[in-house]
Amino acid sequence: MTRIVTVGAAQLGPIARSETRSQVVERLLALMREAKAHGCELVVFPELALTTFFPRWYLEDPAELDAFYEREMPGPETQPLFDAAARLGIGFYLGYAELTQEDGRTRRFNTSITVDATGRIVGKYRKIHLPGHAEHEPWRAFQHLEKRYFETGNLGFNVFRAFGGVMGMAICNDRRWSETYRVMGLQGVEMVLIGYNTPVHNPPAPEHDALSHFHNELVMQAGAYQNGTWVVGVAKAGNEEGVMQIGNSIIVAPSGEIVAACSTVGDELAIARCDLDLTLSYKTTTFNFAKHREPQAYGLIVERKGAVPPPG
Ligand code: CDV
Repeated sequence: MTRIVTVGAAQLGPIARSETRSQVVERLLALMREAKAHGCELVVFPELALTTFFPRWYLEDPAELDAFYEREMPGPETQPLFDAAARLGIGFYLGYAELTQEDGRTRRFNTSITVDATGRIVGKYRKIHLPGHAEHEPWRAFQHLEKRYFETGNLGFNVFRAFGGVMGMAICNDRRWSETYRVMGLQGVEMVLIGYNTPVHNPPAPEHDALSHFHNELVMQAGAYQNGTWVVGVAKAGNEEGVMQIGNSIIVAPSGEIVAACSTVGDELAIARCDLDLTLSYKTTTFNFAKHREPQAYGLIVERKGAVPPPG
């Protein structure tokens, strides 16, 4: 059996702080057109794909900060993406900063949506694993203030049906956590879409810098294999406002193998024909959760080893 979804990992090069939404949307539209010309049914854009990665700055002026968020989706500047999706018949995943009124207050999330080939939003996710810090830390070469500028996502790791399969989403740092994939794996996910902005330099642990590509591939390959799912990971890459971010956008098969990859740190498309039925080979054998997972035994094993004293 084959259920093919042709997917484009639509990597972006840097977005300058001075770039307008309309200028960025033009870049996204060019990638969508290129993807369509190569037979793609879905393109995946990075995290915070409409602006520069603003959490690198400690911004004291609320108006300056709020300018990076979308108040509606689609809005006037993003509507052309939805129109192009419907006109071309191609879906997309898009990461953006969301400002919304919920529960009677202003809330900010690091959000992604998936739009289908008719231009309709079919999935929404708000980033759960927010890295970095909440206060200004002047010792850093650059800030990572996601814990200041966003709340923890409140939509869970839910899956949804689209593109003939079971789809899921995550955002950047989520990809390093096994729970991300497993929570969706337990719901039968067949393709996980992930956008990211990953600086090469990790200020609290510079000894990790040389391993940034290795860790990027390690987590997505493991997540794919251990849950029998496709994973599409897409970067905003290159030297953005003086901070070098990794590219290394990849499409990973349920076998854990990388089947397509970007080779630059600019706007670039990597394409793979993804057979969703390839997931079955893993989901019905090695990772048949119903047959082989033993959650009721996991606690007992820790107890037997004496690592945790029994209660009481
Ligand atoms: N945008 C991110 O979530 N970036 C983190 C960095 C800070 C480590 C990441 O996991 O790539």
